[in-house]
Amino acid sequence: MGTRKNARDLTATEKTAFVAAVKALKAQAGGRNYDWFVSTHMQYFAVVNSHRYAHQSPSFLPWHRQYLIEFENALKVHNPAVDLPYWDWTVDRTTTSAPWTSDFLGGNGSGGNGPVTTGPFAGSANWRINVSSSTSTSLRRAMGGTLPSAANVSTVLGVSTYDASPWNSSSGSGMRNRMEGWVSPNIHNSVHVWVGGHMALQDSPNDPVFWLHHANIDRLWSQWQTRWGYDSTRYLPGSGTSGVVDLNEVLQPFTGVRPADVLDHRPRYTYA
Ligand SMILES: [Cu+2]
Repeated sequence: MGTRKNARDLTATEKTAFVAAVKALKAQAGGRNYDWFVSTHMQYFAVVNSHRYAHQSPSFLPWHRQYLIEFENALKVHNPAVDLPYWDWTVDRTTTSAPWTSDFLGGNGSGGNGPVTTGPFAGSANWRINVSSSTSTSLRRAMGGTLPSAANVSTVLGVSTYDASPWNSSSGSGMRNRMEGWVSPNIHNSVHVWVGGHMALQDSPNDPVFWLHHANIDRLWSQWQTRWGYDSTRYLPGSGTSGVVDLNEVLQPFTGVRPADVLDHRPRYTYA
């Protein structure tokens, strides 16, 4: 059972081990194993098989939960002791705080939407972007804007209904669309925009901070589940809604995995 820790609490050894595992995965198969995650995220921005799986849909949270599990398992091939850390942007809110240190994910891009110049992911020789909607082969960031506050998070966690019709980016009530960020208070989307650069694109998993941001979103969902219930009746829609993933429909491309299978993450990992 893994424990996912706050990035600010990682020891020097844990930071080094995480970076090494990410780079080892990227070095495998000429980059194709890491880049599978990038291209899958891009592919699942669109409607696939007449379903919205990853975004603008109720399965935004379970799809990314399974996606993170697959990525974490890929890291564990290189080092079984590595767990995904999370970035709590309600606490670490500057361009120089955790996780943006040179011993971990490195800092901001240079001048506007420029390449990252510090840390282990700076420059295409250290971290090459192979699959992207941009032409840059080095990682870019353009930090700035507004991160969600603790009060914003508290508002969203207080919404007891998981999701609501029409089950897309215009759902006006329900927790999921607020958490995903298509309605106020925008939580998840605004963090992608704040980091900028590759994080603001559909190929956002090119920036390793993607995993820490989504681990935090997953952690917030787990807090919502702790408050309102882990049982399967809490996920909506339960059945019979076309175009989105019901409780017992498969979360493609994760063979055989349904939202019902990932609601309770606690046997697999917990958050520190
Ligand atoms: Cu995201």
